[in-house]
Amino acid sequence: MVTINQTTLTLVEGDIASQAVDAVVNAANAALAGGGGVDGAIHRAGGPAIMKACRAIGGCSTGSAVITTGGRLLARYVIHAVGPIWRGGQYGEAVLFQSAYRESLRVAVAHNLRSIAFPSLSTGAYGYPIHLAAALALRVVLEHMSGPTSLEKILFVLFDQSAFQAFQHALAPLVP
Ligand code: AR6
Repeated sequence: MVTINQTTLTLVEGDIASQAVDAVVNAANAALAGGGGVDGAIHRAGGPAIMKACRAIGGCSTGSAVITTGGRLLARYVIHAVGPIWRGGQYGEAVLFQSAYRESLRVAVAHNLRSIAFPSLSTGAYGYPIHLAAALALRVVLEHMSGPTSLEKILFVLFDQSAFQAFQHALAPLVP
């Protein structure tokens, strides 16, 4: 666990859909059309109200984030963030990747949320290398924690041990 000002950052291994936080972040696609991985788990657990809200919004460009109800989830909200598809690293992926995290945090603060859980965006179906993703994601979140924020608790929920370890290794050099 890392604490900066009044905010804690914690890495856990588990399922994003079962987290008791104000908002869970979904690894969505630009059409907000649903899918596998995190997206499938969130819609399955949260029920049809989430897809109904997604259809009303219509879509979300890569690097952006939108907020909907959490339906039947423990989380009151879902923040749907669209990370980039990895195409080798020369196509602006890192900028879009960081933007997806930044925009999620911005939306959370705009709604005055106190707690948020992130998955590892883009590292499943979208193929972003986990070691690069972990370092970039953690940098964005640590930078956010150094400024004014409503968030008191930020979780990274990693689905398996190898993702958890990649985040642990990436975090070590970033904290004093
Ligand atoms: N909880 C936490 N992490 C999970 C879970 C879960 N329940 N399930 C998978 N992961 P992905 P992406 C991990 O594919 O790469 C969807 O079809 C997984 O091991 O969910 O951003 C969308 O609709 C991986 O490390 O998201 C989009 O079309 C990470 O979460 C597309 O996939 C992200 O994997 C988005 O792809």
